[in-house]
Amino acid sequence: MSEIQSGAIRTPGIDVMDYDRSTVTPGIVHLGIGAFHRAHMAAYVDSLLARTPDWGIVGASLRRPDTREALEPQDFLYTLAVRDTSGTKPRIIGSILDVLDANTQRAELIETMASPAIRIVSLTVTEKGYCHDPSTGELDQKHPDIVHDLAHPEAPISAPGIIVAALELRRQRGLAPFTVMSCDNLPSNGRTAGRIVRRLAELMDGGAGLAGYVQTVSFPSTMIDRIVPATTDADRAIVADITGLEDAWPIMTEPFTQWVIEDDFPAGRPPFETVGAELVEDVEPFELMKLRMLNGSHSSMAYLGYLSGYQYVNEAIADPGIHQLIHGLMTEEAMPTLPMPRATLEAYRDQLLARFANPALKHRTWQIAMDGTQKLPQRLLGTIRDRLAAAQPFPRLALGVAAWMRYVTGIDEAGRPIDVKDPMAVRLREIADGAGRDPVKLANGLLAVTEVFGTDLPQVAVFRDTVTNHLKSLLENGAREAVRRLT
Ligand code: CS2
Repeated sequence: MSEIQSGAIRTPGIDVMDYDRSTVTPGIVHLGIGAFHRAHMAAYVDSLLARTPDWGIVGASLRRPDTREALEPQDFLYTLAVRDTSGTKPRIIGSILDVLDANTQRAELIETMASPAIRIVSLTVTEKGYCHDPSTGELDQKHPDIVHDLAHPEAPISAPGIIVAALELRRQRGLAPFTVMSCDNLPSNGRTAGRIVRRLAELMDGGAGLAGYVQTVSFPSTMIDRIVPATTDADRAIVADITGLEDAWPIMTEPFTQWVIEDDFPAGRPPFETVGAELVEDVEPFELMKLRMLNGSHSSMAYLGYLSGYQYVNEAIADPGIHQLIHGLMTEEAMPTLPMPRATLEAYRDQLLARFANPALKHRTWQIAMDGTQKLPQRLLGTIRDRLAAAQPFPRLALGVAAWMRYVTGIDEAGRPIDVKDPMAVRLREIADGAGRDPVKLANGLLAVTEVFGTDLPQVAVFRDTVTNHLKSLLENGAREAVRRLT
């Protein structure tokens, strides 16, 4: 990889950056430098560095050193491979200048964030990285990482803690704050990030004005969309074969990409609109559409698909029952809750169904099934609340919720263990074990998890009953049959 510098090598068929990398300087620090960022924002930034070289990215991993370890020997260059039935198109991305491992390079990370050149701190730390209560969106002050950061504000481990520490340094140095741009799949992600960071700053304020300073930070919301399966060794081999280059961590993605950004960057921003992003005043309608249609379908397919024995999303959506269910979930249940014009929503739905069917993307149902406690509220339960308020039925959404309940029992339909990944996995497992295979006990136990269901939904009889009946059907008949009966 490292032989590809500043476009010096041009290999036919490989798209290589059109700028001299030695002239690029950092303007963005990105927290959570996973596959998603590298397929999405890093690619947009890569497209504009020829014109605005002062917006390079310094990435940071908050949990594991593996991204730094993989990318450092190749100068942080990597291949982004766009795949569909027409083939695989490789592109070398050079916008990431460095990756810091927050565990071992914490001081360097915070110092970089506090440097005057950094005007944006962006995040893809996943839902759980916000250390919040998913049902209320408020900072969870009992979260172990927050407890840690409150005790050690100068050596934080959480994303909000790291942001507050860097803002405190900027305040002490008399610098203007950076803009914080959340790129995670949360409702009103900017507002949510702002609420959490401001609250933490209040709790940490020693009287010198930190909380007031953080009040002046802007937190634009964004809607980000690109499907990015986790990279496998088979993907590494495909990329090596096509490019002739050894890449320790290529990223595979789909052709589709979308980015809608609320235009609120007092410290300045790159001209994102020149490389395909949409800058708007209000992102919320776009976010809601994406969370309820794309992600709501994804999570429903993940649980039902996994239980039905489908390893990949494209296999699940090829099942006529699941296809009909997802089509109905979007058309009958999600779309009426959304403020966009009907024709826009129908076109979006049809495009989603085609994207889910992309056979070149090996997107595992298990990957999407992860962290359900953090995802269900904005993907399925918000839509259900709106359906309830309009006195409308929600049978397909409820089946998605019930499939999550069935999934977190940790045992699949053939009696094999399921590797349930969730920050609340232990608690979920205890509830499931206590309930045995009794659908009423299981549903009651899980509905009592207020971080997911809040205190309102479990009180609504029609919600409880619909979910419990589906769970009974899933336990008695299996997922394929439960889907068939509904559709
Ligand atoms: C997926 C998302 O893993 C998941 O939970 O639903 O990552 C999804 O692929 C992206 O939001 C697509 O933009």
